[in-house]
Amino acid sequence: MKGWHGRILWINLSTGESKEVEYPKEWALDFLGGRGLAARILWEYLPVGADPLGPDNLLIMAVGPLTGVTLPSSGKMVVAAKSPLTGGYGDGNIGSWAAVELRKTGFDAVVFQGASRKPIVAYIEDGKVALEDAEDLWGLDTFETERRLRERYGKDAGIVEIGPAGEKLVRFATVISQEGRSGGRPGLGAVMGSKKLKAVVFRGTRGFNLHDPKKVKEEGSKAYIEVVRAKNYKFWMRQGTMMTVEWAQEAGVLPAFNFREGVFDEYQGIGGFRMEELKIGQRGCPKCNMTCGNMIRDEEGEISELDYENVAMLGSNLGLGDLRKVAVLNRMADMLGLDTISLGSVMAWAAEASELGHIQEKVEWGDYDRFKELVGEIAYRETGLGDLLAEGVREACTRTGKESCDYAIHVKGLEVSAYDCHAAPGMALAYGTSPIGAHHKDAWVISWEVATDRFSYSRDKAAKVIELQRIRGGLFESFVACRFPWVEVGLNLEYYPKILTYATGVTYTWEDLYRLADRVYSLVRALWIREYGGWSREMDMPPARWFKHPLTKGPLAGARLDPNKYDELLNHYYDLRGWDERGVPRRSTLEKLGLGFTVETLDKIIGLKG
Ligand code: PTT
Ligand code: SF4
Repeated sequence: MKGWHGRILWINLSTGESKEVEYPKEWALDFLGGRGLAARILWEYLPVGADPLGPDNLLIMAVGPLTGVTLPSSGKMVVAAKSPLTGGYGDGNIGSWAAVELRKTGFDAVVFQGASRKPIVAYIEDGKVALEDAEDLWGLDTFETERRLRERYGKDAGIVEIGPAGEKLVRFATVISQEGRSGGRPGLGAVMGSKKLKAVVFRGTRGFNLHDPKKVKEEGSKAYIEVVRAKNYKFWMRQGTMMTVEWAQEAGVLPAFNFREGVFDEYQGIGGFRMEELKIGQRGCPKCNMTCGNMIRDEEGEISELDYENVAMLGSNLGLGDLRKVAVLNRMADMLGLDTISLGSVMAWAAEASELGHIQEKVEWGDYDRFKELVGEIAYRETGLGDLLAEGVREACTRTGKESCDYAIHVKGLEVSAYDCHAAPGMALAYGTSPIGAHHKDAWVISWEVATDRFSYSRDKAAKVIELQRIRGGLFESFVACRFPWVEVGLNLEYYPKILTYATGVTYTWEDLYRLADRVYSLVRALWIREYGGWSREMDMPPARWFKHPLTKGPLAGARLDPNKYDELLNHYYDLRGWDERGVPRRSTLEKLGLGFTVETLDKIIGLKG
């Protein structure tokens, strides 16, 4: 089989044993890699009802047939597991040399099962696995951990690690690499921590096993040139995702004060142009010629790498309008291994709860020093409030009560990323139906929505969400490559099936690829149903705030979502996906997509409809 290695490296951390497992060829053909392969592995091998922070959970790192090849921004991999934050399927995408090196080890995925009794680093060189003592690294931040590992294993090793937040099982701890790449929002860092796995180091010499390497190189090289020639390439290189701050303000979707508002008076203080004044350089993932990690010196004189989501969630959403201060919170999150989006969300919830007297502790909007303190309290679970917030906003509000869940901004337990949806029903649907909880990665429909029929709840809108979910969440997560060349500078999508075909020797049409993406989506939904032991459409509802509390400021003052119309929109979505009115894939859909192996289990749990 070309284009894949056809093997998974299986490491049991409880026994210290590892083995190479050949997996069925159809898994590669039907699910490609990354998210698709991870979901297939979880369906097959994750014990039903496994505790996400127990030894039974499986931590998967997976690449795809496009990872690391000559193709713009192909240095990405997926980390996946059952999520300790949501209790359902969880994954994230991380750009790192670890992705490229993993591919070269000769495996399409590494699965970590069990848990070590003491801290370890897994060193993987081709088929050789060494589980090395990491007692000296436990407790260190991610920057220092990686620095020491590079001294030990060489500058060019591929490394991912966790910080203290992962060790302390903070439910939104992420996996970090290269001082600013972060992946696995739904608590993948905590899963690593629960296994006492401080870091994974990859080094590979086995190559890519491509069907036609010459053609891949030829076509991929053209794509690199096309990226540089793109009309908005220069501006992208200046601002990257930071340009979104000004756009979001203008569109009235910049989250402010825990998503109470969609505009922020001090937005210029945290915007793309302010970032340009402070910018000292940029860096990013391997294989990329449009690197987007913008570096500035923060309030403490240290380097911090900024992205839109980080800045909106730790800036406007906390009422903080000074980019250098926001950058300190952002760097702390990277060093401690916390997801910036969830971090911004739980701290904003705390500020609102404090204001309303729902919690005793004092947390005020815009209070930089207090937020800085709180970041440490959460990462180390140091105080009662820190410990509560470390559980994520769904659990924090449930324990607090007093109507505080009305302003807990999450879907399925994953905190919403940085787009306010009081006046964006399509984006609300994208959050509601995202396969990992409220993340924009699967369908960033909002830019299209704002530019078109913004306030409608039409069937076309549901169809657009599905179209984007197919390409972004289904394909890019399974290829595995960064979607930014396509999304941000308009690289022709046709490169992807073409290079996929050269890489694998298998001809994939768009019809095949969409079917594949739908298969991944329905399988992920099946996993959620299995792990939750049931399902209801309530799970696909956006946060209550967008229905209950209208915006009070800006051009969209008074706007809020209409619950009845959202219901209709959700019906359209389910219908287009071939899911029933509960959000459960129909038997015929599962069979049509080649997911017949899920039917018996799902039928027992929930009773499938035809
Ligand atoms: C992603 C999420 C995002 S999405 C951002 S900013 W974004 C936040 N970044 C964080 C960070 O930084 N530090 C931190 N401690 N926590 C953070 N949490 C947030 O995590 C990222 C880029 C970005 S920047 C985006 S949109 C694109 N995402 C892609 C994706 O999901 N899939 C894909 N095939 N390509 C993508 N390309 C872009 O990658 P999660 P990265 Mg990330 C500092 O992982 O869990 O999906 O959460 O991976 O290497 O950092 O690249 O405006
Ligand atoms: Fe990484 Fe940004 Fe390049 Fe994508 S565009 S590969 S996120 S540096």
